[in-house]
Amino acid sequence: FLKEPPTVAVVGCPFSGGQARPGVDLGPNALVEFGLLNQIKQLGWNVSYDGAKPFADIAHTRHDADDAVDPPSHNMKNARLVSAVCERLAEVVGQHAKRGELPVTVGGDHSLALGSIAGTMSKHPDACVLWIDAHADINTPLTTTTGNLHGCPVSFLLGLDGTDVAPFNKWAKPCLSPNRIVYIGLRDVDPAEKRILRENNIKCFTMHDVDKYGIGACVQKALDHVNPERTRPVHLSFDVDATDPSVAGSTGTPVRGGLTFREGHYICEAVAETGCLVALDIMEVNPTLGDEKLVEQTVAVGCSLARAALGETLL
Ligand code: HAR
Ligand code: MN
Ligand code: MN
Ligand code: MN
Repeated sequence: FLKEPPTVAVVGCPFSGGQARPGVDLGPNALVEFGLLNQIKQLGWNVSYDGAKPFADIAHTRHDADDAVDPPSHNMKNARLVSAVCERLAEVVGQHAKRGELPVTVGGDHSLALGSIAGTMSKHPDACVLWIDAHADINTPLTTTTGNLHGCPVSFLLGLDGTDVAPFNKWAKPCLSPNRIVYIGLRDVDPAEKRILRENNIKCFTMHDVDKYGIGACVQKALDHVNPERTRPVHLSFDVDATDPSVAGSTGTPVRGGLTFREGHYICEAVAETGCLVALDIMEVNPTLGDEKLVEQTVAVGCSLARAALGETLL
């Protein structure tokens, strides 16, 4: 799917407006400071990186969004801001993909995946999505109880009831069907989200399934569901809170009982082995949460998950 020589385009998106806790906007810089770009180069990729430039002209990419300027609409907080950033991200990711590059979006909160996946779909309309998360992020503007848009991106991608609203409907057209997304790692799903997942027949491997079948079988079944012939491009959207808080604790909504270090990395390695990866998200690292040791560990895990997805092997 990619052009030779292969280039990874790291797209750092310093954005926190999809949720309430400041600091997740500092995630991209923390991973880059930790050496992410060189680490990816070491794996044999060319690497490009634009810093925060693509988002520089969008006011308030940090947490200081103002309810007076961007009042809650349809119960969504910071809707204009999230929409503007995601629209820009979709353009940037789409441009990189169209050049035959592999965009790696580093967040930032997970509302960004509305943009990154829309960008992937603009080049690869037949792509499938692996969504690795403690949360399903499939609330709609009608079902969200928090108003936080990082709990909603999947509903917009699918075009569920209630998502055809301004400002998103100006640019975000439904681009994914329910049988082309699969979840691994779920353990904190709202009642309305459970109903949506059931009604749309969306395949999920919860932590219960990981315990029951093992991560190897879960990943195989997940890929068999969305990509049976291994011919479809894969977008891997990894929310670091899928892993246990003891693995990546510096994140805004940690939930106990998550993926082990190895289970998280196994998912990335198995996707790399398919050769189908066309885009990657590493989301929700918040380097302002927890002590110095926890932050460094979480940033390191963000980087090593990215390396595993980009082909780092143990031998
Ligand atoms: N389901 C809750 C909500 O909609 C919590 C979502 C938390 N999401 C993330 N991303 N951290 O996965 O607000
Ligand atoms: Mn670029
Ligand atoms: Mn998420
Ligand atoms: Mn999550």
